[in-house]
Amino acid sequence: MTRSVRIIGAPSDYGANRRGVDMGPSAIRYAGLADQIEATGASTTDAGDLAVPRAEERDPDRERPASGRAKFLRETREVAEELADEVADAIADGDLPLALGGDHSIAIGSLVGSARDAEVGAIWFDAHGDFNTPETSPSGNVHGMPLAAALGKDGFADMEWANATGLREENVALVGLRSLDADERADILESEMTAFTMSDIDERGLLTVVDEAIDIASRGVEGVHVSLDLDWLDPNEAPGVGTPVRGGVTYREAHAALERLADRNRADDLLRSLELVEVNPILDERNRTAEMAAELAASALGKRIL
Ligand code: 4U7
Ligand code: MN
Ligand code: MN
Ligand code: MN
Repeated sequence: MTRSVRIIGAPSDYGANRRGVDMGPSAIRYAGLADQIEATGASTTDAGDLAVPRAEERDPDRERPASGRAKFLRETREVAEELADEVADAIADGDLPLALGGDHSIAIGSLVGSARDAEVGAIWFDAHGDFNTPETSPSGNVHGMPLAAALGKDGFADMEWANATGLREENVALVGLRSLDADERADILESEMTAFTMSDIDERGLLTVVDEAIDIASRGVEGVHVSLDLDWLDPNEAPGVGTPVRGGVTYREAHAALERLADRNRADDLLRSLELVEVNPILDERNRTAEMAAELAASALGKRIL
């Protein structure tokens, strides 16, 4: 079980079109994150926020590589390298790193740090596949690319800073998909990753799918990185996200999934790192998406009623 959680803020919005997601770490802390985690019996420390350059001072077009579209790659790299070190340090000290985004491009850093000295798996709770490359991306936004980056796909193969060395496709499970781009969809089908759509959840039930995702991510590895994009939830439950998609999981389903993860973690000690991303306070209603994020973290870390 998790004894000690290290909160690391990564207030970056370089990977997304909608500004404001850089305020996510403050909003999630303000929602009572540390208290809720401590109520599970774990202790917390807060490493503060990474220093992230201000977006207003950077020019997106200047950062685009000739090969394709990936905006703010230089800034994304700065954040990823810092976060990777923080995550790896936390793990080396025996803590569970909990990264707060920021947009989902920060997952490059979490994955690289988590998989630095070990084989790891990943569970990706998201409406989206996040498997675009600079070549396939329709937007150029890196928050749609972190899995491709960490797995060293195509345009990312020669970017060592972005490749999570201990992560293999066969240990990656995506859960809750309902919006994929055409090329991204083909690439996911061709990959060794396992993708569970919302239809799979409808047909097979949420807990069956989550159990299978945990099996896939934890098979033969030292631990599992869990990445929670708040747009995994239905926008009725979590309106404060930049790329909402109807038809997501409900409040209860989301908690049930993370409670199952906590149960499996209690038995097998599989959780290695965790992240909460894409909370955008400007788009939120009275901080309820940030509150959801904090509550879900507590569920993942073993909050129990009885
Ligand atoms: B998120 C998108 F085109 N696929 O690549 C893209 F629809 O981290 C959206 O899951 C990506 O929120 C969403 O820009 C990234 C788009
Ligand atoms: Mn998403
Ligand atoms: Mn995402
Ligand atoms: Mn988004």
